Amino acid sequence: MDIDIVSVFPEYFQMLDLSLLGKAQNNGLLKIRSHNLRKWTHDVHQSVDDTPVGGGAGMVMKPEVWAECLDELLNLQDTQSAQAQDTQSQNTQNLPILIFPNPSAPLFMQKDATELSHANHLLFGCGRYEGYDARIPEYYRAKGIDVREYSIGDYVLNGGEVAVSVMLEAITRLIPGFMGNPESIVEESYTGADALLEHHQYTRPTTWRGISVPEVLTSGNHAKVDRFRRDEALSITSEIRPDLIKQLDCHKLDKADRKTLMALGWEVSGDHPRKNL
Ligand code: 6GU
Repeated sequence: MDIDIVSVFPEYFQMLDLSLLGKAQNNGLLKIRSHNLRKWTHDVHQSVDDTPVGGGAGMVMKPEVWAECLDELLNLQDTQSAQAQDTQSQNTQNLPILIFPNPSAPLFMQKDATELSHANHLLFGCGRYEGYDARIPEYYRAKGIDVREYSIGDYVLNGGEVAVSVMLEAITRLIPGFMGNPESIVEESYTGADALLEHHQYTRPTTWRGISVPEVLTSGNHAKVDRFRRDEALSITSEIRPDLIKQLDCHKLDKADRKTLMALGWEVSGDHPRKNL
């Protein structure tokens, strides 16, 4: 997978050379390039932002600088001949997916990570300050490019760099060959047919500072261990993320799942569980 990242702090992404992401780059599984947006400025101050039209606090990233940068990285023909042409006529098939982190966009979910892990080429554009001119995604979308905007959660960051590193970590670990043990992906939270938080994990010693791991885990009875973990996942999820329980498909729950959920105060009938009043 080819990954381009545009930012006013391209050095931030040196951390992608560490650990598993660094290994994947050395293996040739990933090619990550980070670019300084200021390279596409022409003024002495190398300014990338301006005051908001209509007034208000903060600064907004200018469309011209981003467009010069993105046109070059997307290998689009120059603006004048592009404008003279039908907007759909350029072949956008092999172009990267353009991704802009944006706190006012839909949440980035595991399903997005899964989908994007199949892409050949991703291009991330990091906004800073109060954001970027809304015409930037609009323009590239109209050219037929797959443009995505995502928030990573309900809190405010100073810029898109951290959000891009979060998305990249979620996406790249799903690329076949990235993980040593692909099975560890299947068992994790937010994946598979139903999205539950994971059961607790323990390692040796089985008793540590007077606290023992649940006895069933040392029993060697795999069916019992599986059931215990499943019940624990249901109970943890019910407590911390009841919204995830409400999204479960009742038709996919087995008898023991139903019993556990009912004991946790859920009504299990119809399409999705409902909380008993
Ligand atoms: Cl994607 N960007 C910024 N600046 N803040 C955020 C965010 C993104 N997601 C949550 N907060």
